[in-house]
Amino acid sequence: MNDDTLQQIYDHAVQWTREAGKYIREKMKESISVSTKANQDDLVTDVDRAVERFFQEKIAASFPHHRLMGEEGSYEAIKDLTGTVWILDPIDGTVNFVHQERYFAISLGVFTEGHGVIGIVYDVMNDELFTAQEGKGAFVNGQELAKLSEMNLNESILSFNAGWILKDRKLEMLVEEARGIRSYGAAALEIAYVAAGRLDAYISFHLAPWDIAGGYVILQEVGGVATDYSGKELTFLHKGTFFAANPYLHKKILQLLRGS
Ligand code: 2AM
Ligand code: CA
Ligand code: CA
Ligand code: CA
Repeated sequence: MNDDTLQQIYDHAVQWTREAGKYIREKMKESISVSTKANQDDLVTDVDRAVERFFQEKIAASFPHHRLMGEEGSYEAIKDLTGTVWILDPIDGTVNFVHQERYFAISLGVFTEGHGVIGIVYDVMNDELFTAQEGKGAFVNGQELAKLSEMNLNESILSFNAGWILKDRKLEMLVEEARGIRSYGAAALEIAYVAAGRLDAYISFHLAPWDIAGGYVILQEVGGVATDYSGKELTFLHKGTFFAANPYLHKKILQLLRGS
């Protein structure tokens, strides 16, 4: 794909993300219908679905050959990443959206032939937009993010939720070693925060491609590393574990967790 087309996709993606954000803020003034999916903590609202439909219509009208893999249904048609695929989480952090009315994001990654080329994470209530195009750096509200630099675990702020410590007690070592642990409950934001150096690592045991695709491209642009929990490459086709970090910490933490 040539640069012009990529720029065109990027410009549309940013514009649609901002429009969708405005729509969500407006909708929040009305009553929102909430239902559960796989379990009683797995929430979806009419707003999640409407935002996914909005992108579906916009993409079909402007880029009819592109495909959409979105959390609220459109993922079902996607079995591979050939061509151009928009990987969308219409609202990442739906529990926060419903309970806290903040700390949620629109997450979008555009992949061509399985390769991430555009990443967008939009913190809707903070109006904070993280963006990246492959090879062109990462930005927050237009200001370029610095490349991640060397640091020590004892000066780091890490992010994972309390439930994961129960799944792998080795994480207690990280709790002891790190300067602090935070948990925001919105994977896309947490990955963007690792890219911005606000967090130094983020771990989850259960994420889908739409949780991570946008943040992944942003993180790549500042030299961050994202793999699964065992250090293997991500596929962006299946749900699984996830581990994003400052490049220096990624290696150190994997060694620590493996006990070497
Ligand atoms: P979601 O809000 O889009 O569902 C919560 O810790 C983070 O994990 C959120 O980013 C949430 O995304 C994500 N997540 C992924 N799979 C989940 C699941 N089955 N249940 C709850 N949160 C999930
Ligand atoms: Ca969900
Ligand atoms: Ca999500
Ligand atoms: Ca979601």
